[in-house]
Amino acid sequence: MPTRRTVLQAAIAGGAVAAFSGSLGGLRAAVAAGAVPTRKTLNGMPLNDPDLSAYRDFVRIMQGYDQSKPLSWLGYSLQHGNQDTGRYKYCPHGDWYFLPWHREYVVMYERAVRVLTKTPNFAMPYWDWTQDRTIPAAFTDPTYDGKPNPLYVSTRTLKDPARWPLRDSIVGPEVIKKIYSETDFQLFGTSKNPNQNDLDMRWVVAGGGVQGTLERTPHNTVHNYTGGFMPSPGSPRDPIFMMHHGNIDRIWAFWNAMGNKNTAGMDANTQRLWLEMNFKDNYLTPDGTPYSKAVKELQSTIALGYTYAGLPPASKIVYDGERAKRLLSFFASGEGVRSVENVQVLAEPNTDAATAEKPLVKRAQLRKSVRNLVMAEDQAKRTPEVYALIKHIKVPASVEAVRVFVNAANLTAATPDTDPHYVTQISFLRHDGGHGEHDEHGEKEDPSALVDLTPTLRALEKAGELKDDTISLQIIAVPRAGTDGPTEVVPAVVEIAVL
Ligand SMILES: [Cu+2]
Repeated sequence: MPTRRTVLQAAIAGGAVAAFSGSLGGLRAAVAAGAVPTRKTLNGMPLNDPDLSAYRDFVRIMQGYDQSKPLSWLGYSLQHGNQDTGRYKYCPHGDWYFLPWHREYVVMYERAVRVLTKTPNFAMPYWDWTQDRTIPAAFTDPTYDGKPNPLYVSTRTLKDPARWPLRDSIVGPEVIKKIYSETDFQLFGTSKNPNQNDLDMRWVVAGGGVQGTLERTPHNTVHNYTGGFMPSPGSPRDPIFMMHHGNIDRIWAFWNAMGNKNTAGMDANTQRLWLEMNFKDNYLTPDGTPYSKAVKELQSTIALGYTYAGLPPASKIVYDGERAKRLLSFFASGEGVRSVENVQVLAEPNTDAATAEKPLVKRAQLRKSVRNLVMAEDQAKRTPEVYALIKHIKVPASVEAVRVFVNAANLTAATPDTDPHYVTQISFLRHDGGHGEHDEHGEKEDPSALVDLTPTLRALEKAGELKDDTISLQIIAVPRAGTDGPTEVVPAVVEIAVL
């Protein structure tokens, strides 16, 4: 069995995989013995916790280096994107590389902390915003121990009482339950760009997938609400970035620990397009040298030299391949979907806009027979669900989200998320370039999102509020805090499907 020392050395050397190839049993034993560093929650963590102290020291060290060098606080962040040019560099958003890419990005910082602060068993803390709804004090106190606190960023916007503490509609139990109820990776962690057919690296940054709840709601919204660097390509310049992405990564690890398989339902070619994608030279070693990681190397946190406390034991997950297949083909074309009903309510090309003042409203018929099927809520067999697929949404930089409702009367920007007609919030990171924007490494597609209308419709039915067979989907824009540009949000196409 490996000793604690060899495990830690392996982790520093660039992932425990090399040291333990073919010996995963030994690795498990090492974890059981507490040998792989365990990432801990910031919730209740003392300010002088060794991990928190090492991270604080690390940020100070990195900020003290020549910022024009790769090994510096700015240099590391530029692998993600550039605040000043408004361009993203390597980081994917809006496609199926989002989770694995950011996993290694946090590992790259974690490894650098271990080396630069000489704390070989350091594990990156994380901010569990499902529990702790405000940014932990370690990051918001301007000073620490009588000196300026390197974890503090003065430009954050944490005062708005409509946003802080984070509301249940963003990170609450229902949202998290929805995230964990998905059994297909692409529905859980954002889907493949339907046009991707090779391993060219431009697909990594292309977006073009459909964002599930995890990316579009807690992930994007926490970036936006934090303000300062966080909504922009330069987001890793805020030290809270690693805490936020640590929690996103923990949710992925938790989902896997439950028994969900990343490649369930993927045919051989789809698996190849995901697992074999190499993020070439996307990352920097603790001496500032570029290195690469492929998605297949990013499947297990243990192999990368860390784990999380409190992961659940594997339970028997029933993979819903039928549902996944239906949804993924719906994403790809909208046609040929074996659905109960599928209506394109906003046909491409579209110029109808949602603004902050006036919602975009689209109606669809839900025939009585179909509606009865949806409302049956049969626990024994899966009943049809109602989805809205909002595709290729053109979003100006001065808009940070849209809020989705069904059948709300007199909907305005002030209608609260506690209104029974409220469905969800789809948030957007800041993209200054607009449509067809060229980032440093290729063109980015406008974001798309899937919204499950079923729970809201069932609640309205129970309350006797679904008077006729028409459902009206309403989308209203949320201006980006601190900006006052145009608020016209234009989805290229909106479909409502009963699947
Ligand atoms: Cu992020």
